[in-house]
Amino acid sequence: MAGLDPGPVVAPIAGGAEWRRGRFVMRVVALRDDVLRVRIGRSRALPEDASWAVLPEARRQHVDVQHEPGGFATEAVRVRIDAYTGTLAVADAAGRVILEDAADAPFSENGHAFTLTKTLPAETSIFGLGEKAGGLDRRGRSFVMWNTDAYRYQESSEPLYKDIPFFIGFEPNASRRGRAYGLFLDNTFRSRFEFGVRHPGQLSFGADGGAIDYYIMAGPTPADVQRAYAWLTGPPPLPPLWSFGYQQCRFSYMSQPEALLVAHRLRAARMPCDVIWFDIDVLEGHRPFVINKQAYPDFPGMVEELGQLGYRAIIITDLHIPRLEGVGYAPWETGAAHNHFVHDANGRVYIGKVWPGDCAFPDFTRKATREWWGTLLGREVLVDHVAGIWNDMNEPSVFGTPTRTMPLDAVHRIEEPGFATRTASHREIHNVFGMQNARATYDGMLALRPDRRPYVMSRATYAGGQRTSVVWTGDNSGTWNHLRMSTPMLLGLGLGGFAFAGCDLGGFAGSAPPELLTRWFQLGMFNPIARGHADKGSRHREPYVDGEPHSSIRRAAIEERYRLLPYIYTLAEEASRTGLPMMRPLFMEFPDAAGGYALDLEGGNQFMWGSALLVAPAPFPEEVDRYQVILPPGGWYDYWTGARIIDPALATLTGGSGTTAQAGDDPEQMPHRVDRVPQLDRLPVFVRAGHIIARQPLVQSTSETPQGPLELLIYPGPDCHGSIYLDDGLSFAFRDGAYLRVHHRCHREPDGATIVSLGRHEGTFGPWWTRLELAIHDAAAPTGPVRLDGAVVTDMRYDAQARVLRLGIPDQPSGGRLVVRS
Ligand code: NBV
Repeated sequence: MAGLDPGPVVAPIAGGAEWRRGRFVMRVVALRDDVLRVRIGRSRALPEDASWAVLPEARRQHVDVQHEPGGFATEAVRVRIDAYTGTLAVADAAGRVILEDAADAPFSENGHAFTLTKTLPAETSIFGLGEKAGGLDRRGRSFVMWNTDAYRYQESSEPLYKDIPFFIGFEPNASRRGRAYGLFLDNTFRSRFEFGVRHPGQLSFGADGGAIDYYIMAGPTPADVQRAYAWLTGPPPLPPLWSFGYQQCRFSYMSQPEALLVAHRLRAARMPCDVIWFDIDVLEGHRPFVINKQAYPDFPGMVEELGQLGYRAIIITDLHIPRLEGVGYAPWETGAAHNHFVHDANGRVYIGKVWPGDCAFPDFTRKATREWWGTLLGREVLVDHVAGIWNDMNEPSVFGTPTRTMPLDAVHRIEEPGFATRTASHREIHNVFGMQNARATYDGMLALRPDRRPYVMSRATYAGGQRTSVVWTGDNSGTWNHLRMSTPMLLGLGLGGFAFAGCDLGGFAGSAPPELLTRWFQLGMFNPIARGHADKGSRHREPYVDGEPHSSIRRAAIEERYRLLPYIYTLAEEASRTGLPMMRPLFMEFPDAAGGYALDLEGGNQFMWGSALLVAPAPFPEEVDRYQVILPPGGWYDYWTGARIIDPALATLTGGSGTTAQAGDDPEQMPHRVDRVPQLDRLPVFVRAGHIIARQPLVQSTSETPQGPLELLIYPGPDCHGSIYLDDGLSFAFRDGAYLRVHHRCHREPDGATIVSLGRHEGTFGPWWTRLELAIHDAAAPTGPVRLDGAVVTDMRYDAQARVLRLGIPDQPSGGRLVVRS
């Protein structure tokens, strides 16, 4: 009968199932076996299928599913929809629930706003949501997503600069130990997440408006979830090699001589550095794209001089365009003439105050406006000289308004391939504004220099923004607590898809004292981006400012980063392919060990730098107390001494007087607990047994070619392996095969022989080294000659005290097999 509702129904559709009841429709589709997309419409139709975050090719695909009454199954998940209520339950293939609705409806609504509620088992920890202050485990807290300029934020400050509405649920314990799922709410409005606050057994999330469109990633491991998220939103492109060197910034180097002096002083102090950053005082009247000629009479000449010293320059380009009539300021004139600015509710160009005074804001959700913005980068000196561009203030930050941003009724235009053309209020666009600003900069740089990898750093962003920018954690402070907070914040960003992230080393606001600055340099050298920065009016924070012993300790920390560049760049390439972050929480590398051994899930201070190195700063960096480092099972070495780590409690195992362990347990399969007393000159770092780490001779910047052999540090243990990736560090030639990739392996034979299998070179890029220097750790003295493919290795040194065997051999482009008998 026409007009009558057929009643609730769950119907099979291609790749999933659809539920309808009254005006509601919910479609659940398996994009892959392990990734579900859930869309809910509130007026009989589904919302527009458009997204700033999720790649169209991922969103639009689906797998064949097995339809079942009330749902469907894939190889990885089983989906059930209650026909009457529409509630959704997702279980793994073994039938164990991953995520299920906790209410008697799939969502609740309040006008345009909506909320979804799911169950949160007592043992589930929650990670993610990107850049959030406070502990790594988000359980027991509530969050808001609304990009906010948060100068001098604190541990409790919420929200901050970025909106990454993606989280991971992780079960460290019991039968489901090590199991993880991911949930991404693709909605750009102000959104809220709460994890067990109102009801300990529930989590909820929702937004003030917009589509109900979310994704569930079934894992089962945290790394699987991470890879699935990167599949949905895209991995970050590989940044240039130089961006992994040390970078020096200040708000601001006020003049050309001052900037050059800093560059010369770093070289004189032999503190390696690759980049000098130029903050807003390089601009005349803080106007984007116009160099201040009084302060910087010859910016191009200066950049060239910096280049000769081995530096690159990065310049700031805020997004606000000052209203400067009749003075020939092209960004304003061309922007106004071609209607490139955001409008107010009355249809006029919206004007807000920022650094340069009254400003307009480019309408970055228009492709045409982004292209126009891109052409501005070619003006004057910029793109021909600088290596990277810094987009600050793009929450957007607007002065003198109660909300510190644009009015919510400001009018943006969406004129964009893949989207229906329409206007949208600032409520909807706010959280993607910074992301689209950075995208315009990235695409603009690429258009101007198609053969160079663009480098764009952005303060505000949204999920998927990793495709066009790296990020930093905004205006932190020079306090001990901010040093401590930096690790969980960067881990959160890594889990949010931003593998390439940094914090202002030393803290931006306020003047960190020497000891704090030294410790920050040490820790920051294990961050994806290592950039020192300091606020106007604060003391200078370049690494050389405090004399001894600080200079030597900071130099050593920076030098170690440069030595580790082959390892670091290899990690970066892995991140750009897989989405796995460079800085990883321990549970990602050791999902099965997390529960029983109480890895630090809550504080998140210890972390993995790739899969081989564990960095263990003091949990409270200003405290002098001895602290315990828990090393997950598998065997460890001290990075600095090369010595094998033995937990004293486990060392006695075989002697029968073990304390915490049962006789007969394999000490390798137990976590090791070691104590460390904080020492100014040493940040505890450990190497996981079974890894091979590549190091290079010291350089003062990546523009220097390392002189000498590539070092391969071999730390024997189970499944011992290590890779190296290298390319020209600048261009996209690697996409056409101009890269070098080598996989090495190592194992011990039952008769005690150590075999190192040197991989053959893959790709067409030639290495800078011609020789290898191998250091085999925990090695007994060789009992006979060491042979490489049968030939005796003559360059051999054995350090009996350190138990390290060093071997010098020619590089082996076709691979080689090294046999050590001991
Ligand atoms: O451009 C000046 C600063 C910059 O140095 C800092 O890194 C940004 O986060 N910028 C904020 C503007 C306001 C600083 C108080």
